[in-house]
Amino acid sequence: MKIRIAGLFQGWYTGGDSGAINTFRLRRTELKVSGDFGKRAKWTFMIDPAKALSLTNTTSSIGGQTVVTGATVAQNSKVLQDAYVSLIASPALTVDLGQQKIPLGNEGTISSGKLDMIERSLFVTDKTRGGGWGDARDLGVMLKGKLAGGQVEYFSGLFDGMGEAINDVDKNEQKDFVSRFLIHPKALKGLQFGGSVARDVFKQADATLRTRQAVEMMYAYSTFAVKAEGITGWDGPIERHGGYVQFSDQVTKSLQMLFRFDMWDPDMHKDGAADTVTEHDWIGGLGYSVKNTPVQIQFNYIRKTFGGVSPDKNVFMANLQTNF
Ligand SMILES: [Ca+2]
Ligand SMILES: [Ca+2]
Repeated sequence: MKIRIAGLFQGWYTGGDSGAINTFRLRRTELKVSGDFGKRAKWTFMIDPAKALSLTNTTSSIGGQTVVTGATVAQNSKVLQDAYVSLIASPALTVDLGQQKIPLGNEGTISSGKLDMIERSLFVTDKTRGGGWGDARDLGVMLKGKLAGGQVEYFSGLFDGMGEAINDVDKNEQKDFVSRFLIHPKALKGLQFGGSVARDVFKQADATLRTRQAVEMMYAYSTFAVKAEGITGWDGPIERHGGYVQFSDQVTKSLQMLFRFDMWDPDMHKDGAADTVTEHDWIGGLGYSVKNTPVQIQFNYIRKTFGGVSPDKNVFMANLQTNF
């Protein structure tokens, strides 16, 4: 049996105005161990000890006041990230069984060490306003593979949840169907496009039904690249959408310049309040790779706007990362 060890370290500095905290932060210290039992079976195990623990509170109303009656460690804040076994039947079919990322979108599935910008797009990161659509792990079984000489790639799975059951058992009877496909046409080198869907299944359409549909594209030509994603869906009665478009240029071997426009509307049918207004972000980025090392340094300036409902924000982020 072969065993491989890999890791990712990310240290951040963030600062800004309008309430942003100026701080250094240990964002990720991922440690991944994987191995194979020959060509037919592999296993993957990944932890992130830098994860911040959080609590799940239970509350009740006493005399009109909400009081905390109990607290447990939130299972989704535990350090265990990936733990799955892969059974490989052929290039067209691999079965992954265990805890793993659900296959939703490009930035929802790409590893954290390969992001163009320091943070993922708003539809993934704005968890306080209904986001968190992607970069989510859950327990289940996924089929994946490459067809048509590698021109078609698919990922299709059934999970306990869309991320809410990580490190836990299912919280309800329903399972979640999540699938993504990608096309890499041989006729046009540098182009990749595809889509994803996610949906609560084995359940009648009701007041809590969740659905997501996403499209994505990437095109690279010479030193330039354009990348875009859009996503829309429902969380029960609330329809949300978001997406981004990004341009980048590899100026020199080690220096990359990037620009991104990003948006997230947590409620397409309501506006005017902090929890319903659309956020528009303009992001400028620089990426620098230190020659002959896996060390990368990234700088992002982000102008965050909320249609005048909440004050605009200027945020500065720096990331020093290394893989090993
Ligand atoms: Ca479930
Ligand atoms: Ca809105």
